[in-house]
Amino acid sequence: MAYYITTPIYYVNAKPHLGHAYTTIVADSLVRFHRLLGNATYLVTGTDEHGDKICRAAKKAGQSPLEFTDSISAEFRALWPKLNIKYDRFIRTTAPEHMRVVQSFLQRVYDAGDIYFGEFGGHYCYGCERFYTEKELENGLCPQHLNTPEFIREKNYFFRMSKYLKWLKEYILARPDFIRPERYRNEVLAMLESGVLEDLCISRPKARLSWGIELPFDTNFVCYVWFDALFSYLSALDCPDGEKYREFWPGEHLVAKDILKPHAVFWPVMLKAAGLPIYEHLNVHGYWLARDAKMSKSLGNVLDPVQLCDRYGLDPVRYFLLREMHFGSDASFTDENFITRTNADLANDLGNLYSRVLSMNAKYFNSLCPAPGREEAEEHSLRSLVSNTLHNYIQLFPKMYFSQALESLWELVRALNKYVDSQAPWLLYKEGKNERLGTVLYTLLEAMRKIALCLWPVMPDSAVAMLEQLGQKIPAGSGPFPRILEEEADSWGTLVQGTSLASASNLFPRMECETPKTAVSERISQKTLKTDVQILNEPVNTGNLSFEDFKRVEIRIGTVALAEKHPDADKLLRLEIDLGEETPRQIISGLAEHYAPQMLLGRQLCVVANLSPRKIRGLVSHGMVLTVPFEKGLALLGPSGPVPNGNLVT
Ligand code: ME8
Repeated sequence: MAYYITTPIYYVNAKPHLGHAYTTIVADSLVRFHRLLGNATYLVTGTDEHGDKICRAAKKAGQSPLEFTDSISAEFRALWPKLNIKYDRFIRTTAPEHMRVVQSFLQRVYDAGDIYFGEFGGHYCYGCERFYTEKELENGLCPQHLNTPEFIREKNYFFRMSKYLKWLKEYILARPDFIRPERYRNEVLAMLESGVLEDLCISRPKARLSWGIELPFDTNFVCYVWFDALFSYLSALDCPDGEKYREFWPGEHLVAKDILKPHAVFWPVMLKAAGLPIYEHLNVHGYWLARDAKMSKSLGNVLDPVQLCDRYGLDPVRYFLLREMHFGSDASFTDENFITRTNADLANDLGNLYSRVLSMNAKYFNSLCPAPGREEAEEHSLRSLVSNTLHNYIQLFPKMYFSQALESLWELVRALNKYVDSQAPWLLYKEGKNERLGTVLYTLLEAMRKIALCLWPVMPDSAVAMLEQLGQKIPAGSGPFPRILEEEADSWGTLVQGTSLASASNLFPRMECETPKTAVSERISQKTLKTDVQILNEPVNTGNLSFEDFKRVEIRIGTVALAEKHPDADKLLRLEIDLGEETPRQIISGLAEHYAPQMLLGRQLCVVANLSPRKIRGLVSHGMVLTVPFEKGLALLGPSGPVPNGNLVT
């Protein structure tokens, strides 16, 4: 199967930012995902270089439009490899091959009678490069740029869009996933519901603007940027005669909600009028907000993707973007969100799984992949979880449910960490149960291999490193792979006994949040904690501690089996910690400001185990987790490698 995906071709009036990076990373991940499904893929991105907006930006920079567009277009082109984005074609609207395609379609639509000459007055926003009707303005302002558009009356060419209203409505109604997610489909249907679709002004008089593609039927005019830019999706395939066009069209588009209307209304109608097949899907995402405001060039609050990758590493950034944003909704980028999410998912859950399993395998099997022995109920249920997770992932990912697909993969990662705790390989080793130990470690390693493959579209370098640690490679070459993911979902046992594996792993180091806590919030948190605590059995104060007394303090190692927010206190977490006793202990701890509950799951901690129980905000705490407060947060104490739960710290 052929899979064609495009990003918007970005305006070159300013440098690329995280919003552009998001769309293009999503496109790259989709292409990589489809390659794992065995599909031939083609990814197009590029730059949109004509129009008023670019002309004005060039003037401001003291350059000619061409000099200016050359330099910014080159910045976009240079950015993508830094983000590990592998595009197949970078299309510029100033390229002669693109201009020829636009002119040939303009002529075709003109000859068919769908372009006419007329006079029109409208409110023109230079930012959007389009006319607005009175009704579309919000309090007289452009709804995108919040500025006052200029009223312009002039003679121009118009595209008979109105003629296609009924056709477009029916086309969208007949295809539930033509525009997705559904909320944007509904938005477009609501636009069309009014029963009016105005004809589109598709020219600009050269007297006002000459930086554009000349109309083939009237050299006094240039083409409206949107009528020019949308055709880049076809010129990038060398439409109408190119081989790529025959192989890949129709494909899918990826855009944010700012350019919903041109893609959902103008573009299908333009294709219809030109007698071409309509695209398959329009995938529309929300905005990345810098804290709470939309990140945009005009608001000047943009985040630089390269700086973020330098600070945090490329793969954690790629992972965060796909995991944090529910495709279609807005999401906020802050350092705190980023660090909390990546510490929890990458350093703790995934990194920890790799590190503990590989180091145990080094110790127990000399870093060679063990042979699995007889499987028991735990392995059967884990194997069916692996298979279900992969099937789920394959369903969700190509439909733009990236966050949900990754969450489902992480349920598996967490289940594997729990399996380590419940099977306690260190005890099996101690008890000399070697066959069982082999089964447990093999099960973990094989599942970890599948997880690495699933993650290749999202974190290509890390996935390659994970596979290498397991003695595996991602199949080489740029062509499609055989249907790897589907086969992995239904098979088991690819990892070969005796394969040499890494003896240690440190994939995703933990990061500390650099945002300083204010003295006030520190004071408030201490005060709240103090008044929250109700001592049940006041311990006797004996003054200075003798060694005998110190020896009475029982500090034990426990694994967090459950972590959740305290129902009544924002700063507290309710933990259940496995101390090797019959049931895990409930411990209430003031960690919520520093750790999301999921960051703690499966983690081994030092616990004061013989403290008198005390009630904290209505819940009894049977012990205390040891922590080290410092200026940037709160560190946790725990063993440097896995040890049996309940072991005493001496
Ligand atoms: O609209 N959050 O170009 P453009 C998420 N040239 N994505 C964002 C974003 C944000 N805050 N800001 C920008 C144009 N984007 C036209 C397109 S296509 C034929 C012509 C991304 O440079 C998102 O993909 O303004 C959005 O649709 C696109 O950049 C707009 O890029």
